[in-house]
Amino acid sequence: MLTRIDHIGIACFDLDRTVEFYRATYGFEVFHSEVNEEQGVREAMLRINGTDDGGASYLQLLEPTREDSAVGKWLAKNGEGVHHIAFGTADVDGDAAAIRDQGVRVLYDEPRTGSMGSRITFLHPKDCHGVLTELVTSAPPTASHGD
Ligand code: CMX
Ligand code: CO
Repeated sequence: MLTRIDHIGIACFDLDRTVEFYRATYGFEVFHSEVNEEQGVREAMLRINGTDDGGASYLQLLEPTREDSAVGKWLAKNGEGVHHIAFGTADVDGDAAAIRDQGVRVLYDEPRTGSMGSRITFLHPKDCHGVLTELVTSAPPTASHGD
C-alpha cells in the first residue's frame, strides 16, 4: 500500500546552486547527500516533513553525473524542472507486482538501491499519464543518514 509522498525528484544543472536556492528562499536544509552511480546522479535530499506512518517526505534534487543517464537525457531535452514523483510503501516488491498486473510497465525486475539505502523501482511515464513514478521502501530507521 502506498502511504505517502516519499519525494519529488527535481532535475537541475548545478546541484550546489540549486541547494542554495532552496536554503536561501525557503530555509530547507540538506538532510542527506550522495552519489548514486547506478542511477547516474549526484543528489541532495531536503527533508520537508515527517508523516503519520513514521516516514518522511523530501525534495530530491538531482544533478546528472553523465549525459547518457536518465536525468542527463531529460535535462538536455526539457531543461530544469520536476522529473518524477515517488510514493512510499512498506512493500515495494508487492506493490510493484500488483501494479505490473494492472498492465503498467515496471522498469526493473528487482528493486534497486535508492537514496539512503532505500529500495526503489520506477513505473513508465507513458503508462502513468505522463508522470515518471517511483516506488520507495525506506531503509530501516536504524540506518545512518550521514553524507
Ligand atoms: N517524465 C515524463 N516523461 C518522460 C520522462 C519523465 N521524467 N522521461 C522520459 N519521458 C518521456 C519522453 O518525453 C519520451 O516521450 P515522447 O516519446 O513522447 O517524446 C519518452 O518518455 C521516452 O523518453 P526518452 O527521452 O527516449 O528516454 P528513455 O526512454 O531512454 O528513458 C525512462 C525514459 C523513463 C525509461 C528513463 O528515464 C528511466 O529509466 N527512468 C528511471 C530511472 C531514473 O529516472 N533515475 C533517476 C532518478 C534516480 C532516483 O530517483 O533516485
Ligand atoms: Co527519486
